[in-house]
Amino acid sequence: MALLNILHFPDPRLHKVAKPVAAVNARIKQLVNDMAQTMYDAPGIGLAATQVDVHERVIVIDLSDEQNELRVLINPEIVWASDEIQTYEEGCLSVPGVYDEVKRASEIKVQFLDQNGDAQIIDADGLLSVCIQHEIDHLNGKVFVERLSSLKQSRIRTKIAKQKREQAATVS
Ligand code: K1U
Ligand code: ZN
Repeated sequence: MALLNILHFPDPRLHKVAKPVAAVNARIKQLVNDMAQTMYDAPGIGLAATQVDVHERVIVIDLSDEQNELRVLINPEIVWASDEIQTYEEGCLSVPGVYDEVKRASEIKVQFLDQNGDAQIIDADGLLSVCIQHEIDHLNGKVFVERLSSLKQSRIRTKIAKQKREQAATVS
């Protein structure tokens, strides 16, 4: 297993739209293992392949405190979403230090392939629903900050540019 490099906003590679996985083969299983290790190490509760510069439709999620309930969603499709909306304060491993409230469907029904290539369908609500929608956004080239107002986005871009300047000054 390997730790993968996580891309940081505003890296343009975060805006690529990921392609469907054609076959759940040994290469995809290795990618899943590497993504899980990278998510646990970060630590985070989810990771999309886009964030590690692999533009294929693979997501890993683990909401457990013990990091022992890994969920793998390959080619996920939301086949139903509730009209009811929930608001959750989201974070993102590609935008460290930024947390803000995002509104999304409360409940979703998602179909996908698991790590064995078997078709699955699940109903998700609460944090699982938020996390799946956040990760599918990544596969579609969208970062959660792009769901915020343009004023908030502009403040976040300014904060990130300042952090980069400060980091550059400390290493030189
Ligand atoms: O996709 C990502 O960048 C991962 C992201 C998932 C997510 C979190 C919250 C709402 C929606 C999606 C994260 O994991 S951010 C880190 C985080 O939430 C966390 C880290 C350690 C312990 C508990 C949570
Ligand atoms: Zn994210």
